[in-house]
Amino acid sequence: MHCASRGRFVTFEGVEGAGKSTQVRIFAETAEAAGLKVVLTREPGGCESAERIRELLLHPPAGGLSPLSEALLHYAARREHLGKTIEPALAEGYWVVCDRFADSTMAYQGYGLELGAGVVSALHDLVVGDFAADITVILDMPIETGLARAKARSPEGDRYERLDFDFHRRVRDGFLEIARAHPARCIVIDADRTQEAVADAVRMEIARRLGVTL
Ligand code: Z5A
Repeated sequence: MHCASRGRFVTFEGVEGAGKSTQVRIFAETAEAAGLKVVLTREPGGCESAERIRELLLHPPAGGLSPLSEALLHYAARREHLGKTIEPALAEGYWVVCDRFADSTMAYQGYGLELGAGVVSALHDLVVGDFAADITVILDMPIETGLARAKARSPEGDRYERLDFDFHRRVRDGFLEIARAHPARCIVIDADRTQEAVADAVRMEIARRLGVTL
């Protein structure tokens, strides 16, 4: 019986407008061109049940959601995503490339909405346990630049883009704090450069850290 070796789990994180979706797509193409089997996915979402939760999170009813409810919903979606998409694909030897994962809950709900790191960590331990990305790319840039990019793309903005500057500063600080706490897993990449320059930096750092040719 053939038993595929476990794939790798690569997550991309960052502030609004940092270019995650662009870089996730470029990296997935690069990895496929290097002969790797790739599954491209995202959070919140990545399987049917989690995509339904995404709808609620991104388009909440009038009156909104409390920060704790948001965190619980993100972790409910994540549990579904892990069990239905991520873990099976890794077991079959795929590289799973994910646009946002658990660090976003810590940065957005824990730091940005000030729910607190302790609450998010408790949920994380319950839902995700010891499972972690093999590598996390944190695309970092000044808040002003990221928000200007996001605004140029959709002038009305989404619900987080409309929040105040201090919220986005706390989110950015949250990501940088996570990177400091997990240096073996996280790479911080300066995203305030051309798409090509960022993509080259991402490719070289992932290849170096994971010991593969890309
Ligand atoms: N969220 C949360 O609160 N808690 C959680 O646990 C999780 C998520 C998992 C998901 O929305 C929202 O959920 C997100 C966090 C929250 N909050 N917001 N907003 P989403 O999936 O709809 O949106 P997003 O995650 O923020 O990503 P995005 O919309 O795909 O944007 P992006 O990844 O930052 O960037 P992009 O689409 O690749 O690029 C943005 C624009 O900049 C676009 O016009 C590009 O063409 C341009 N761009 C990209 N790179 C460059 C460079 N290098 N130079 C110039 N312009 C560039």
